[in-house]
Amino acid sequence: MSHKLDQLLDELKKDLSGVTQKEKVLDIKSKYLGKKGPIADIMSGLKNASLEEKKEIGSKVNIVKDQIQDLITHKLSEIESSEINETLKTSQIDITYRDYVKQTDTMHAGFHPLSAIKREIEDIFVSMGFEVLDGPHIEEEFYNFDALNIPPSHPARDMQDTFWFHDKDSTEEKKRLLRTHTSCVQVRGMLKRKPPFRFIVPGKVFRAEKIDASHEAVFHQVEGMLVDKNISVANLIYFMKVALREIFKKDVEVRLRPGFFPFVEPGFELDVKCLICGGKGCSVCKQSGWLELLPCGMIHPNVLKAGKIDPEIWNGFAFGMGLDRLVMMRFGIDDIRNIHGADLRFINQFKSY
Ligand code: FA5
Repeated sequence: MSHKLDQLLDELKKDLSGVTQKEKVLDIKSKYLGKKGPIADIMSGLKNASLEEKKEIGSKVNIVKDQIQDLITHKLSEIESSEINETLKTSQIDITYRDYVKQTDTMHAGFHPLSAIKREIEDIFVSMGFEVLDGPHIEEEFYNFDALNIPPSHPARDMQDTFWFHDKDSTEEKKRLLRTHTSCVQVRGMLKRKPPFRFIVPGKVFRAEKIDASHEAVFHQVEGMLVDKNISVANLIYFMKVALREIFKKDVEVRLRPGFFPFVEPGFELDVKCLICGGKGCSVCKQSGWLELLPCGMIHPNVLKAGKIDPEIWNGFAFGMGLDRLVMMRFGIDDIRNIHGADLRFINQFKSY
């Protein structure tokens, strides 16, 4: 049997040599591995064999089957590479030639709705004098919690279900996690600047949360921070209202509720009247008619101190928009999972943005 199988491999190698078309390779594949091929023949011949024989021959046949498959795959990739090399030699694409994009409808490129809104928000805030900062996704406990007035035993840590890293480098003083909010860039940003300043931080955040129509485990926020002299809640509300009007291209109904975040005092929850149901109640706003979108408040003096800024001279406000929810409101998307689903039928609806 071993001899027969070796012969089979030799024949296959002969058959494959000199073949330059994928179709031909696929024909050869079905000749050897197809239902009427030699491998299937051997297997069906085992019907009446003893259990021992079945085991022994079966395992040999499986090894040869894998070898045949490997030879076929190798040949196919060889042909594919030579086809690519041939194309590269003979054709040149002018990527600056715009008519390529017009040829078919599906060839139009566009921004993902999240990227489109993120870019719009960046433009809006840059036009109001804000810088755009970035920060690491893998963050130190210090920046994500301690520096924001949330020491280890603080109950506010339970508000955000955290993905911790248990890596061997992290000591008790320097534990790492996937950042649960963009607020961790507040102190990083403060330590690198002298007031007055203002910046936003758009980016991905991570929480071990149960996923539903308005909650994801990986979602996006836009943090904002302004530090200057004599800043008041009125300034905060003004900036938030202007930003929301620009984002939604119309005045939207908002309400301000007291909100608790250890890094701001006073803290607020700014809700937007649900634009999916017009305030009647739906699965996105959990039948309340309002969607929690933009927590904010006046920066706590302890946070300014962590950023080496004197709270006796400077003060300011901070906010943290939920970017995915903003996209949902702006485009009337009734399930956050669609935004992250990578379904082209969904994404293509936003091609013009
Ligand atoms: C925070 O993350 C605070 N860091 C925000 C903040 C910044 C407050 C500065 C004060 C000053 P919160 O956990 O509420 O807060 O999240 C902020 C926003 O992110 C929410 O209003 C919501 O729009 C969005 N969000 C929260 N959890 C999720 C989730 N699981 N899926 C999608 N969006 C979410």
